[in-house]
Amino acid sequence: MSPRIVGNHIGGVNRPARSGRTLDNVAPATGAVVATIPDSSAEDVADAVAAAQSARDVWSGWTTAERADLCDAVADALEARLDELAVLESQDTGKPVSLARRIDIPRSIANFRFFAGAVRHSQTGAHEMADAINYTLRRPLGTVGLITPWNLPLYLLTWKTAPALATGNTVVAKPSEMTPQTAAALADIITEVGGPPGVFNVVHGLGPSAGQALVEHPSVAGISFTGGTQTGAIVGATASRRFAKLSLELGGKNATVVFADADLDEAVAGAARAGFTNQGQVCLCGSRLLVERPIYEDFVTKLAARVEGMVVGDPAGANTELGALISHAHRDKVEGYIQLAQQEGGTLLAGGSRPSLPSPFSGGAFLRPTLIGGLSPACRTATEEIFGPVVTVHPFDTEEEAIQIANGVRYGLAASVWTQDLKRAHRVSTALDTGMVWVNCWLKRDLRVPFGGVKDSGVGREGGAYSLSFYTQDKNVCIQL
Ligand code: TXE
Repeated sequence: MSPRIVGNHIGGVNRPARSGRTLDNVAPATGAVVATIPDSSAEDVADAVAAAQSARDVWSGWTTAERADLCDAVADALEARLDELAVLESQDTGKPVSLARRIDIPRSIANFRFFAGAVRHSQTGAHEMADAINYTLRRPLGTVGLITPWNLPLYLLTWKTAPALATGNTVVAKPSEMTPQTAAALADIITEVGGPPGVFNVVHGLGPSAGQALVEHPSVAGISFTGGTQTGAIVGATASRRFAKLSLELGGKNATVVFADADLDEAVAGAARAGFTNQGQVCLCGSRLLVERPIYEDFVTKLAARVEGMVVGDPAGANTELGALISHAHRDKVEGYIQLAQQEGGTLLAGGSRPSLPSPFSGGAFLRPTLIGGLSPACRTATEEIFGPVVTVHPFDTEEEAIQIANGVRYGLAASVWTQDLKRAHRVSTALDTGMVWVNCWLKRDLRVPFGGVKDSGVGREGGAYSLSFYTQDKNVCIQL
């Protein structure tokens, strides 16, 4: 099959980069080129921003209810194409189709429905004085730039797009160059269901060229970025220089903390899910597993058996639990960490090698889920973000020690705590230096709650009212009575 040709979506029309240059989009499960995308430059970004700027008046002229209705229509259209979108997402990322059907696409639909409802019900304040009244107007920022990574492509793009559009902004999105297809589909859908031309634009291409140009563009009033911490530092510095509003959701090295009083089977299942969902490529994945010493051996034996039993392979397989990693280069990086772990004194408890798979997956970027013990919690393997199916496991003796290990990294995105002691759950949750804590669960999502991290995991919060606040600016009007 010849590769699909994906265009930039600018002013409601799909078109190539001005230079005509393209990039190959490779399916990591097979190595096949499935699409080509525009290799956009600053010129293409400028075109997209100009289209977004010229759509601002039209879009902010729609009533809130009209914009909410459009978001609902986008959700309906995504739902009608759920199967097709799940296949595209799997093709681009290598993830199991079943995962995309169960999580990525349904949550993308939910994002549009949720923010349609959120703006319908949003309120602003009034502050009375003896002789005056203040009221708050909430206005869109204008044109916002949304930069998204490859691990949850449509899920994260809709998480930003839905509130941005619902609050009246126009958008220029720059999806990851490795996962362009569902962003292109979203652009077509928004236009098909009646989004005015220029309200939602997509520019494909590389980070340092297309992404950087978007962050630098003086007419882009806000940037919401999800990606690696190193890139986030560049994006943050660039956007701050021109005082753009900024939200950064960056990396994690999240701890799963299991106390001896936890329900063992539930904790094993939870730790396995936290460690290896999406091949371990979720910023929220629990890649450091801390287990209280009395249950350590038992826990590790059970978990290793579960991990060894995970089905790796054909992303379309009904029983597949892990598909391919995002790319061969990324697998090399992850394998480099498995080697490093062994140099640092670690022992492989499960996985550690590539699975042997039949054609067409024999050349895919697959890796068996890997569990490593025997490492110091302070070593590089246990403190640097690997972003792959690799979990290190460490025993601890006291609650204080668990908290100290959990907090001993530069990241602070999320943690999960497994215990049946309610007081301990409260104490530990409070003491953990993270933006989010799950107790006896992992990745349970309510779209109203604040989402984001501390330390090197990012700046700002999105979700519910936090997103509405990020994508708007409040203006106070004071009237003398
Ligand atoms: O992400 P990048 P990459 C982590 C993970 C991974 C590492 C690198 O550890 O191994 O980051 O992954 C765009 N200006 N996470 O290289 O580079 C880029 O094109 C503007 C964690 O894929 O951060 C893409 O659209 N944009 C993470 C987006 O930024 C730039 C998810 C993210 O790419 C840019 C993914 C620039 N100068 C990786 N450079 C999470 N938190 O979920 C790149 N981009």
